[in-house]
Amino acid sequence: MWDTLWVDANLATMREGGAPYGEIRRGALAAKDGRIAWIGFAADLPGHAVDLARDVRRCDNAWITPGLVDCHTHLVFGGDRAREFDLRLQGASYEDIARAGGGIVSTVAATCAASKEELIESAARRLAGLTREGVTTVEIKSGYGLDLATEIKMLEAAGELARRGDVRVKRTFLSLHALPPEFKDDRAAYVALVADVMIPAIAAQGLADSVDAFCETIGFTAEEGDYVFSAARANGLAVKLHAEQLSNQHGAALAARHEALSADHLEYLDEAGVVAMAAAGTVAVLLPGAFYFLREKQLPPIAALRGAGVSVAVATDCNPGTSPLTSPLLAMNMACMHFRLTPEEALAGVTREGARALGLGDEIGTLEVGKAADLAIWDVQAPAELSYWLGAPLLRERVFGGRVVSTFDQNTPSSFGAHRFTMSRNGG
Ligand code: DI6
Ligand code: FE
Repeated sequence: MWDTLWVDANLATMREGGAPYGEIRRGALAAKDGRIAWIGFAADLPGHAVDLARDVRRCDNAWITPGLVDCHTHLVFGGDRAREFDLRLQGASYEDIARAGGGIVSTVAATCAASKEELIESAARRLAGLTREGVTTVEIKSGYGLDLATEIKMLEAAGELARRGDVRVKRTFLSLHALPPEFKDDRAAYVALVADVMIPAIAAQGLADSVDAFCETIGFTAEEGDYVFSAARANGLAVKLHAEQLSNQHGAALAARHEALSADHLEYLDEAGVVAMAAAGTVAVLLPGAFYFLREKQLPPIAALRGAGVSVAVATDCNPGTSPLTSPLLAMNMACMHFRLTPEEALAGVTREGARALGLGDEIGTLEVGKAADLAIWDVQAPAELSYWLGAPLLRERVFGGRVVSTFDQNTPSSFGAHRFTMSRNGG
């Protein structure tokens, strides 16, 4: 007997190699003990639905996708940067603001000043933005502390969000994000502190799964990144990198040399970087929210990434400076509109490929027997609509580990999502 069986559903399994979206129309999916126990055509179910599961849920032809994976966020931080937004609209560049002591360093001050509880509360609101669009796994980076105590406070806040939020959280120690002002005359001392003290401490306490760095002219050099990545790997942590966002620092190739799970941003990635990523199996994480918010013009080399067979993920990069975005669906739309991803690539980017970018490809990201029963159930007629609507309430149900954790009532006429989209699905 299964715990839960969803019927009258269309499934976008996102498995590779078959139909677009790995689709199964008129499908059914069963969960038991938190895992997907059966998936296929409803006609092939081994009996009557009511005899097969304790809870049988009818989906009215809604689409079931894997729960979304937001594989790159900075969800935990103090304050905001709306003032800086104003300055940028008046013509100041992101780099100008950073060099003048604003930017990341101003969020560092606000994050140091905030209590852990305050960080949890403000991040929980942003997390709610993600989960109401079907996110069941989110990566959260530290990096606004720059001292060990504050970095630990951020990582603990991120862990607490997992306990409270019906969501899986992967934590990343964003070690080299900005140079603390007190180290401005001794960069090497800060890099050594990160590599020799902070990384071992964070690894020993099990506070992070991976280590990230910001490899950029206003951040850190590839050599500095190399040093902390060696420390990360020696301490059993995976690595990821903010690479080639504002200029080509050859960070992606560095990341690939350390068998990085992902290199992220990549607007200025060159052919050698693409080749290195392909050889290492490093996922390219595209962050169209930051591209949009910075009014960037340089496009990541999508055709080259496709041509080389590099996995491409899409994420919100939710952060106060360059991507105050809490909508994975809008990130998908932007990936299509700005980067010319197909809607199928965009959905793969926030499911299968997002899972790969977190080293969770065997656990989540596609609908397959044995994987975690993390699902998003959508009131759409076709999965391409997930990249198409802007701001529409499409989610009908969110399922985490086999449990229905959010439902959006389909029978409330006043609910835009329920009424409008159910009507349109029935052709009215
Ligand atoms: N790249 C980004 O886009 C964010 N961090 C990074 O390394 C921006 C962080 C911020 O401006 O607060
Ligand atoms: Fe980022």
